[in-house]
Amino acid sequence: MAGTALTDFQKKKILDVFNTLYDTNKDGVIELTDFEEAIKKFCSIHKWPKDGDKYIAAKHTMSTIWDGLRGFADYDEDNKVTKDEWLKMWSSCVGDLSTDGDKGFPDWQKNYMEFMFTVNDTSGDGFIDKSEYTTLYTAFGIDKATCETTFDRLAQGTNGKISKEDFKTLWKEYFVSNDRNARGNFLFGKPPSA
Ligand SMILES: [Ca+2]
Ligand SMILES: [Ca+2]
Repeated sequence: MAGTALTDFQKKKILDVFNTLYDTNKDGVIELTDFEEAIKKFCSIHKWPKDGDKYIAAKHTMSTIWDGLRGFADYDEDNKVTKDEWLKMWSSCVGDLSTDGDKGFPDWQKNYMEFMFTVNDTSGDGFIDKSEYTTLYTAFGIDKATCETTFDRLAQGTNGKISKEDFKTLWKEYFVSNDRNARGNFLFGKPPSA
């Protein structure tokens, strides 16, 4: 677990996604309950009935993701991932990603990326469009206008739709890139903190 020094820009982005997406109840730590809150949001967006098949599958996926995250990042094993633990895990992960392109993300992160694409593509046509993106990130507390301008940056140079292949590339770019103009910086609902 040799860490790589993250740049200030990478740190900001990594903490932004902690605050926006993972710490769903915004109490400063990631716990199982944050994933449960996230499932409620996904179910409400997709109109999945509580305790229906989709709900149960999502719950299973999220609990696997939480176990994976905890295994990598909960260094003191108190069932909470703090911001310090989160940054420590990412410094190790970003080091692996930039030096060994084949190694890629740990499995829990790949599962989360797959799952996020699925929940973001509400219509299920294999692409994320502006309205789907806006629906998801307003549910996570970002205002609509910000979501819309952020999506325009994310989708720059495309026909306004993000494919799964594109999404995977952008996901990696979000965590690794130091280029302030990289499209991937705009993957999670709002531009990176200044
Ligand atoms: Ca939390
Ligand atoms: Ca911990």
